[in-house]
Amino acid sequence: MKIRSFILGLLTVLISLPTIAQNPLVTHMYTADPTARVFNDTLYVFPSTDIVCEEGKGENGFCMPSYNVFSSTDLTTWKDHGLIIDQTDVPWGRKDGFGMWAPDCVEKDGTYYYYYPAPPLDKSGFRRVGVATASKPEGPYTVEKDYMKGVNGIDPNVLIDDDGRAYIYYGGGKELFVAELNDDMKSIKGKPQKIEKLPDGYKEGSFMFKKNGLYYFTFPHDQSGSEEIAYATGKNPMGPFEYQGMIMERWKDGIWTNHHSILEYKKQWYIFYHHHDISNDQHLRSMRADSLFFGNKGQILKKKATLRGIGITNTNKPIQIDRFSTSKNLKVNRLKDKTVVGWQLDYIKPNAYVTYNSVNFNSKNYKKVIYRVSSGTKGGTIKLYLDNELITETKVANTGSWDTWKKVETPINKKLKGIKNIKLVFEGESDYLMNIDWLKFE
Ligand code: FUB
Repeated sequence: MKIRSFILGLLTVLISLPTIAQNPLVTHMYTADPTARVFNDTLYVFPSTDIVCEEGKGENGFCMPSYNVFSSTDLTTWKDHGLIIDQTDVPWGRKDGFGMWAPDCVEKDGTYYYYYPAPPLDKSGFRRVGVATASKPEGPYTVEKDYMKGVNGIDPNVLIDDDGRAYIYYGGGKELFVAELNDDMKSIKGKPQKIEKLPDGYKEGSFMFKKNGLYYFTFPHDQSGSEEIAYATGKNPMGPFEYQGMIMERWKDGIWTNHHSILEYKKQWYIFYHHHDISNDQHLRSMRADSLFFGNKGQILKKKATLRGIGITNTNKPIQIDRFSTSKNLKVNRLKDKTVVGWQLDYIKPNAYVTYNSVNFNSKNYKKVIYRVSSGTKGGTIKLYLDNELITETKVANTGSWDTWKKVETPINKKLKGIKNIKLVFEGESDYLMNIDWLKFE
């Protein structure tokens, strides 16, 4: 591994304290194209990495030099295991290609097979697909000396079927392809087949999963200006598939891509995907996750992306209420006054509300609730409800300006216990009442 990858790896380890997840899942680096997998009862996420492009580097505005891997068992704290493959580690890849796009990882007979696209040195395609193997999901990975013959494209995804046969799906030139893998998991049988009967429009990033004997072939699809997540189903891993429609709406706020994976963990289905939360730049993306549900005919129910994300939030840290489950009459914007990534609730009008689901009140004694607030008007009142029961009312006065933050607190006189949904309701007379950064129970 070259010095750059070593330093990157070291930096990642140094900053890899577990992060608290709402959406986006991590904020210490840019992560895109998340493929989530369950190995040994732990949920691993294998995303790609976006970095700021230097002049003349990368392609299509993306600079993607390497891969990290993340894991969680509570879907709330995410451990960054650090760098697993850098472009300089790939013998057949361009060392300055910055084109390490969407990867995947599967396990077979105790070996973890990591599939990744990279721009080849021999210029035999836009991307070729490499394989790396490890005995643990977090590596260390050994990269194969050459790319997979016959696979010419991006976004590899692998399904191992119940009968042990494995299939690789990938994109190339707007179309999607499938090929069966040989037992070595590193080469394909015969020629890849184009997936037929999908609707027109650019398609990439396919992700196949199987549920109750049905094959769900899911893919980002640009029909009208940016990518929605869509799906088709079939009875055979190589098709034919019948188009079923959209899972997640396209972004309409300046990001063209979305890229997802779908899996079940501890009896709940999830969709992992990306957005440009931290950067507001479509080439610097952040991975997210939300719960996913199926209808009684096996159809995937449409998913609205949330800021709340997944997992149960504990009360030992401030609760980022700006990552809400639902809201009315307020906005969310980047915080202006801080050194770490964060957001605030602002433009809060009278009778606005915000809900934040699944908070675990697991301490013995809660004495107060604290809010970090600012207000440039007369302020207002925050009514705190837990599962619809009114717990406290907190008066917020003018703090000096919208950018002057103060902590206000109110005693709690009730016993709080168990997992509850928070609702804050805002009352007052001004057009805009206050901004809130976070709240905390102590
Ligand atoms: O991340 C680079 C490319 O953008 C991926 O390979 C596509 O799926 C899209 O997310």
